[in-house]
This record gives sequence, structure tokens and C-alpha cells, in this order.
Amino acid sequence: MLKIWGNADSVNVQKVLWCCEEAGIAYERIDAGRHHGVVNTPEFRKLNPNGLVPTIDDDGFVVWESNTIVRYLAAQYAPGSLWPADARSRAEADRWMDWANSTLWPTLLPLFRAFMRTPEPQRDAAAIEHARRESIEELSVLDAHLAAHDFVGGATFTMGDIAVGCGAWRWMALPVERPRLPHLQRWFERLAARPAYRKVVMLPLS
Ligand SMILES: N[C@@H](CCC(=O)N[C@@H](CS)C(=O)NCC(=O)O)C(=O)O
Repeated sequence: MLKIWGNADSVNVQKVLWCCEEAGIAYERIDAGRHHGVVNTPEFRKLNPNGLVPTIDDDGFVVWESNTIVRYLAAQYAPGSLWPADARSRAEADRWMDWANSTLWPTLLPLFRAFMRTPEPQRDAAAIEHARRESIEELSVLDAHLAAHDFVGGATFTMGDIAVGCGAWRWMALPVERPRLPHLQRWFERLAARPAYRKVVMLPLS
């Protein structure tokens, strides 16, 4: 059975769990990372020399980097649905995966750290406001895209939504003032209608 190392509340691990739930892949999740440790053991470092989660072992085939894992699982187990069949449709979904890691998450991470990892008296209000504004700028790009598309890759749910949707939940759940981004909101509601998203992503942040 597919093994997944990683804590269930990690944004990157949740991408993999959600992908498995959508594709109907049976998996065993092994606690690792943060207070669970494990990631610095020599055994784990042999699997992932970066000491990070998620890391998977699919019948002896080891993969790390959350988006790469999602692409692998989608291609292997959900071709034609999570993994769009033709190269152009795939690129439409794929680019939002890269965007999620390279552009959106770096703006959300300071907000997440401020509210979830920093005691209230030590929070920097100016830095929080700066990150909030940067996040809104990036999410507005997504909002404009979603004006013409039900899902990030086009008309149907794909791996692209998985990569973006995990960060989007943090945005929706953090105690920040959110402007009205109507297309983003409707997309989020489409995700929230999916049992798998509710089961492994829409959890209290920790
Ligand atoms: N680019 C990597 C980032 C992985 C990453 O930063 N994982 C965090 C959890 S979200 C981690 O393993 N942190 C160390 C720890 O939890 O001990 C990916 O997308 O998989």
C-alpha cells in the first residue's frame, strides 16, 4: 500500500492526502515532521535527504516534493481526470500548481506563521498587514482567472485545484480581513462541496 510520511495538518501533506482521496488510492499515513520528529532520522533521510514531508513510497518508488507527488499520483492513478489527458489542458492545470508554490504560498506563509506560530504579543501588525495585502494581490490574479473558469485548469476539477486549494483553505480560515473576491469564493464553495476536501483539508488550522 502507498505510504505517506507527514503530519495531517501540513499544507503540503494535505495535497497528497486530498489527491489520494479523490483518486481512490488506498494509503497509510505515518506521522512525521514537527512534534512527531522522524524527519531527522537516518532512515528517513535515506528516503528524503531534505528531511521534509510529504514523502511517499509507492511500492518501492520514493517521491518527495508535494506537487511532484501529486503529479505522479494523478498521472499514475487518475489519468484523464486529475491528470488532464492532453498536453495543453495539463499545462493549464500545471501552471497553477507552480504558481501555488512559487507565488501564492510565499505570501500566505507569513500570515500563517504570524497567527499559528507566533504568540500574540510578539506579532508584528505591520508585517501582517503587508502580507495580507500581498496575498490579496496574488489571489486577485486567481479571482480574475476564475471569472471564466469553474476550476483552475478549466471546466473540470484537476490536480491544479489540489495544489491551490490547500493554501486557499488557510486564507479562508485565518483571522484576516478578506475583500470580496466573488469568483474565488464560488470556486472555494465548489471545493467545499467535495467530501475529500472537507475530510482532509478543511480542518481547524494548527
Ligand atoms: N517544497 C516542499 C516543502 C515541504 C515542506 O516544507 N514541508 C514542511 C511541512 S509543510 C516540513 O517538512 N517541515 C519540517 C517539519 O515539519 O519537521 C514540498 O512542497 O513538499
